[in-house]
Amino acid sequence: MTGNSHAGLVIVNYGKNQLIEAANGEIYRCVARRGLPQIVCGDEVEWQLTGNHAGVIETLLPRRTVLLRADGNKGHRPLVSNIDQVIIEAALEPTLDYFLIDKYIVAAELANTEPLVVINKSDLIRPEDRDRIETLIREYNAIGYSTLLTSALENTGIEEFTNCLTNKTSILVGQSGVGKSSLIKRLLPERDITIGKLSDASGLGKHTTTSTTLYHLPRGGNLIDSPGVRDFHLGDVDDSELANGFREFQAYPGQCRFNDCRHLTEPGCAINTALADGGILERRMESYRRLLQPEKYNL
Ligand SMILES: Nc1nc2c(ncn2[C@@H]2O[C@H](COP(=O)(O)OP(=O)(O)O)[C@@H](O)[C@H]2O)c(=O)[nH]1
Ligand SMILES: [Mg+2]
Ligand SMILES: [Zn+2]
Repeated sequence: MTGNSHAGLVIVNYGKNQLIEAANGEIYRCVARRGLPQIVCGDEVEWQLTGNHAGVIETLLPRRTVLLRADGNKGHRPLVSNIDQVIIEAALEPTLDYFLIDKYIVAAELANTEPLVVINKSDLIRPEDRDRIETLIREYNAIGYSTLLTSALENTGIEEFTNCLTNKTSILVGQSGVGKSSLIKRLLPERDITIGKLSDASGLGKHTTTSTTLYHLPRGGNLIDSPGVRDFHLGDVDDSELANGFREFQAYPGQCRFNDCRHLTEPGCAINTALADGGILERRMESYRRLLQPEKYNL
């Protein structure tokens, strides 16, 4: 570290500037020096003091992991960094979106982080919904993904949820209105977190979270809440890369007849053989195809 540089952790990203937590726990509002890559929440940086609790980010330290999203222009931009786990929250309301869950799982896999699927609003599960939820859980568990059932409203599953967060840095993702802010509030009741109401007209929650924020958890570990995760697009991913995002495909390494098999209609495709045998779920294969050929599905 040079001269008057200090180590810092980016805990809030407003886009144009960031809040940095220094080693002593003090918070400083910083701007990034020109020429630095885009700074995101979770970044470890070196910065210099320029005024009263203000500073300039001088250096971005190497990122252990980085979660990417589409930049709207065929490329990618980082959303958060140095995370260990992507917590994918879903709920029966507004809707249970299987494709969105799979898309987040792929993003987690491609970032070399562990996905965890949390089904919130368990209090809303009626007897006729139980089959659907149990199947979802069983199927993800069979692939090797952990799942949890919670109710932020009734405070159930929160102990298990807390245990999954300890001593890791996680990001909480999921469509608007599933209860992300509500779950965070259960973990950090003293924090001022806005809980959106489901708007009756659209069924979507209000956009209440405005900046990406890293919260330190009382029992150790960090949780990042980000508004950039509601409408999430992977962007262009190499075909072979995309297949790496599906954990159950990894059971058939190099078994397709063609090295560059895209697992569509190629002869001798081990993935499609597994699909026919029931080793791979049609639902998951459909998610793979949609991500491989978004233009065909109008995505
Ligand atoms: N029934 C029920 N409603 C919940 C639960 N968790 C959150 N909600 C409600 O769902 C709506 C959206 O919650 P919010 O935390 O703002 O969702 P976010 O958009 O994902 O941050 C609010 O009206 C919450 O009160 C739950 O476990 N059960
Ligand atoms: Mg929220
Ligand atoms: Zn194949």
